[in-house]
Amino acid sequence: MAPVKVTVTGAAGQIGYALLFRIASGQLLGADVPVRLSLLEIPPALKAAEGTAMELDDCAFPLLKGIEITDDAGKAFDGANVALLVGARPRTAGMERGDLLEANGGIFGPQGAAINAHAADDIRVLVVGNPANTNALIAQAAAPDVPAERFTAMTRLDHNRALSQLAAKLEVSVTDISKMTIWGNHSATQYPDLFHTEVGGKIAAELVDEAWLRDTFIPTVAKRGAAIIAARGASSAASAANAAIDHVHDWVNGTPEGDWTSAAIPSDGSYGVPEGLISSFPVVSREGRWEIVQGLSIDSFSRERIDASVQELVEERDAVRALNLI
Ligand code: NAX
Repeated sequence: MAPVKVTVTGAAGQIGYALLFRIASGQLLGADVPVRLSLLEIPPALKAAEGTAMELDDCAFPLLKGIEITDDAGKAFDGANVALLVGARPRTAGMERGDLLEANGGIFGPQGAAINAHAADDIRVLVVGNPANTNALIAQAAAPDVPAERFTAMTRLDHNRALSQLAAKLEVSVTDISKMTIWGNHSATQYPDLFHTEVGGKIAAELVDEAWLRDTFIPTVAKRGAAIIAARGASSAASAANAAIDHVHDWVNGTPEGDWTSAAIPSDGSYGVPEGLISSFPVVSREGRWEIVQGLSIDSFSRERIDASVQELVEERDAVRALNLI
């Protein structure tokens, strides 16, 4: 089997460090799928990326068929089958939202163009770098020849956080829970929905009181990133890498029958989310494609929260449009 080329941007960062070894060990695509890694970094971080590559060598992973390190996006995405866009411009003190979007436009626009020009026909893109949904939109807009559905953003970490919080509350295992959903933006407005989530055949929202759902569960999941920073002194890295692995693994290999997961994918207008926005939905993966789970009833509690998060995505989209980034 020809190795699958996986390109990781921001490879020398903390998520990159937690991610690369798991890709090389076969956890991204499968224990029988050989991989080639391409590490894209900015010049000041190339040396650190080389150090990580040395450690990858030292693992002697049977599935790892090669590593390249470059600061040239054209090279990094040449023939790429999977692209994990992790490197992004963080918000620094005094930075306005427009500045943040513009700085990221300068990263994700050129990377999208390089994917358009050089990636393999089956390229799948997962954007992890924040603001992830809108960065994915920018990359997608720069890649008109790539099917729009191949650009996705990560809400799987939020999904996994929601599973873990609910499991702890109900004193069950995460494997007892199915049909969790994160809606909207990967931001504090995201909406983790328990009204379709099942625990031992019962609906999760009926197993917890509304005050806990509203005042504890939703904000704890939505603000977990900040809580990790407060505790660890650094943002989520291993759990973010783990979620990226889960997202791509399920995209390529499918989601289990009778369950679904969450991913930010281009909206087809389902559930009133404007077409084209990259928003998180309940999704299944079949034959290598994400499909939005259809037909869920949305009550007013959920509607209000989905709409608020989607409105934030609309505003981000309008802001990057005004900056001519899409
Ligand atoms: P780090 O600052 O540790 O690493 C980022 C790396 O990206 C650096 O090595 C930097 O040199 C590199 N980089 C910057 N510009 C680049 C470019 N143009 N091309 C290639 N590489 C470039 O950040 P880390 O903790 O790894 O986080 C990476 C991103 O993930 C951040 O934007 C962060 O906000 C985001 N996150 C997203 C999450 C999600 O659930 N979607 C959760 C975790 C994380 O907060």
